[in-house]
Amino acid sequence: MQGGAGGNGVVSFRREAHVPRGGPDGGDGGRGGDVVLVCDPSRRDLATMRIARHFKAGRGGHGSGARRQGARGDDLEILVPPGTSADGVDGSTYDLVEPGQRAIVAPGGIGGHGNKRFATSTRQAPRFAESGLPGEEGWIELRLRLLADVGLVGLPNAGKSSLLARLTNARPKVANYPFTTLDPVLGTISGDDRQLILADIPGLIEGAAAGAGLGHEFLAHIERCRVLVHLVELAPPEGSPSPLEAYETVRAELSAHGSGLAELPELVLLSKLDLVPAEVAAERRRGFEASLPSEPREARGRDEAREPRGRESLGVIAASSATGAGIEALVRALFSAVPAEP
Ligand SMILES: Nc1nc2c(ncn2[C@@H]2O[C@H](COP(=O)(O)OP(=O)(O)OP(=O)(O)O)[C@@H](O)[C@H]2O)c(=O)[nH]1
Ligand SMILES: [Mg+2]
Repeated sequence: MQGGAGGNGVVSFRREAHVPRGGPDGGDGGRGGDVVLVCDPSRRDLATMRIARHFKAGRGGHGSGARRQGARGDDLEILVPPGTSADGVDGSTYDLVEPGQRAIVAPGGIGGHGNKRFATSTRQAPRFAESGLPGEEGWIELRLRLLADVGLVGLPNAGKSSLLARLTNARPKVANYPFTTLDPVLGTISGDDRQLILADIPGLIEGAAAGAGLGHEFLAHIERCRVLVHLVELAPPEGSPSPLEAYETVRAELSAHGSGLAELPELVLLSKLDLVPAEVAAERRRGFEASLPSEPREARGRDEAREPRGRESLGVIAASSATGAGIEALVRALFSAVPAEP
């Protein structure tokens, strides 16, 4: 990123037929343009940034005679999706969330002064002017965090992508092996009067918060979600961790990641309901409810302050993405858990 250079000031003297010995009249250079990030809701990713990597704003015009100031350099606007955060060349961080929000990440240089500015009573004919300053220059780092209402978390193969496909118009890749999902995928559920955006992220394994597997950078994507749906396989394959162990592993990673992830309201979704007999599912569900730490939302008084550490439990639902059982209850729970106003 490079802000435009400021234009140079100029040395010039007034020359007019009826004005003998005209004084200095060199104008100032114009300011260089800024490199500006602009939040554009129609963008979804930072793909354009992968193609073009060097960005330079316009240079300021040079000053000219008759005290004319140089033109200001053109700003270079880069459109980025909501959820982008950037470190400017001076090291400050910007979060672009609201449509139309702007962040000057590389300011243009200021224009040089023309000789008119340097005239004093003892130096009436300065024969010098300043050059414009170069614009600020440097690399900036852009990061995109998805802006989703609901984040799907769970061990690899828990059925997150299948659920996203069942609930939304998204068609993520689904397969019977861990780490099928390599990049976060978004999908939208439409309700009567509003929509919810769901984010499916790659499966989390032990140590994910510290960088194991694919987890680390993806955990950052769900920091801004308002609710987490934590998928746990009702009947994990032979030799895999039990549902409760699986649950605790993912919880530990959410806590280790920090940034408030562990405090988000959480709905536990016991997945692949079709694979177990109904009695077994009901039994495991009860077991889960009993072992969850905090009381359900309804039990708490309206004005009661939220405990700073405890998370809010939105209960336990068993469902099948294959047959659709339990899916309606899940959708209802999600719409009631996510407040309509952002
Ligand atoms: N029978 C049954 N199988 C399911 C259900 N949901 C998911 N599966 C299967 O479980 C396997 C894993 O599903 P995915 O949706 O890819 O799991 P994931 O959690 O996205 O996995 P990663 O992306 O690897 O973390 C696939 O073979 C799915 O077909 C379900 O409700 N019932
Ligand atoms: Mg997946």
